[in-house]
Amino acid sequence: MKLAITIPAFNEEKTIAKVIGEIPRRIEGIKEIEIIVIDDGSTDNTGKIAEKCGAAVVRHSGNRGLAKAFRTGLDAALESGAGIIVNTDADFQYNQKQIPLLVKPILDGNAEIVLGSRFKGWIEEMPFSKKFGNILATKIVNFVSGLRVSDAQTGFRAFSREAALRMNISSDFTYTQESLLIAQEYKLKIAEVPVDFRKREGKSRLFGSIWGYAKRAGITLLIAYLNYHPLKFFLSLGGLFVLGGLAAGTRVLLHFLETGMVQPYLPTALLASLLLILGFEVIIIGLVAEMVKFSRKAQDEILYFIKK
Ligand SMILES: Nc1nc2c(ncn2[C@@H]2O[C@H](COP(=O)(O)OP(=O)(O)O)[C@@H](O)[C@H]2O)c(=O)[nH]1
Ligand SMILES: [Mg+2]
Repeated sequence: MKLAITIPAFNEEKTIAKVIGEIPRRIEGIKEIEIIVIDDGSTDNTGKIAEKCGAAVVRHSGNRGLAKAFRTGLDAALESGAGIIVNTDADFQYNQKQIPLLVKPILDGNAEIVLGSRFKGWIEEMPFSKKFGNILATKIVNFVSGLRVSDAQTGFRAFSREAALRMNISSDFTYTQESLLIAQEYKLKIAEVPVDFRKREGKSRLFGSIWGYAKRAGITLLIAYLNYHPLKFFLSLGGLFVLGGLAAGTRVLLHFLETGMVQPYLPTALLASLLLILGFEVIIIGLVAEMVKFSRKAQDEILYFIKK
């Protein structure tokens, strides 16, 4: 079995060599290990240093974002014939000596995706705003997906080849949450192992401010959710409008049956009609979106077979 380790990197010249140096060269059950660094348009020496350290380097001509770099990494790993793919960060926050822990559940056939959970493991330092954001985002992911993970944002993960073939990530900001929605969609079994998380040396490349991150991650997650569960979303939203319309309309109707008049409930009658029309429209949008989802799934299936 071949293991590919993908490392998306954007201006990480200070840490990339340490990360590559820490990766174990022998792992039980693994015949060959290949390290693939995705240099996402770095303006420093990240790519050169990675090459010197023996990694294969795939370059983006400009900064296309972490999610795109993650995809490029998975594609390169699949193409190289990897049976298992581990993704790790280039900033030396994860402990690469723990890679065997991530690989094991897949080797044993107990999981298709293994998440290195920082919250079940050891965290040297995580600023409060980040911790709060991570916990909240994990709760939201669990809520919308029905999964029960403890760290939905971890960048330290292992994928079986089968799972990697399914990771058709469409976002360009972050792959972490969308990949879990895909896992849930295709019933890919997820396992978690506790991992260490060191203090960040230098500034986060993703996390400018809590609000900036929350906004981008929130939109990314919402779009991903709409992609996978459009009917649920629009049915709930439209349903609320319809319920409001019915509540307002019932009052008018009762009055009309009693007196044969709409007055003095004309404004309520207008509101009820508006809510009902709006509600049914939103529901119809949901039905159309569900049909679009079916065609997207067909395209996903084609992509899966082409890659395979
Ligand atoms: N390819 C690529 N990688 C990125 C980009 N932004 C961040 N990264 C990498 O993604 C990983 C996680 O980023 P980091 O800044 O540590 O985020 P944080 O740990 O959430 O604060 C690191 O390996 C970064 O080099 C980007 O725009 N492109
Ligand atoms: Mg980091």
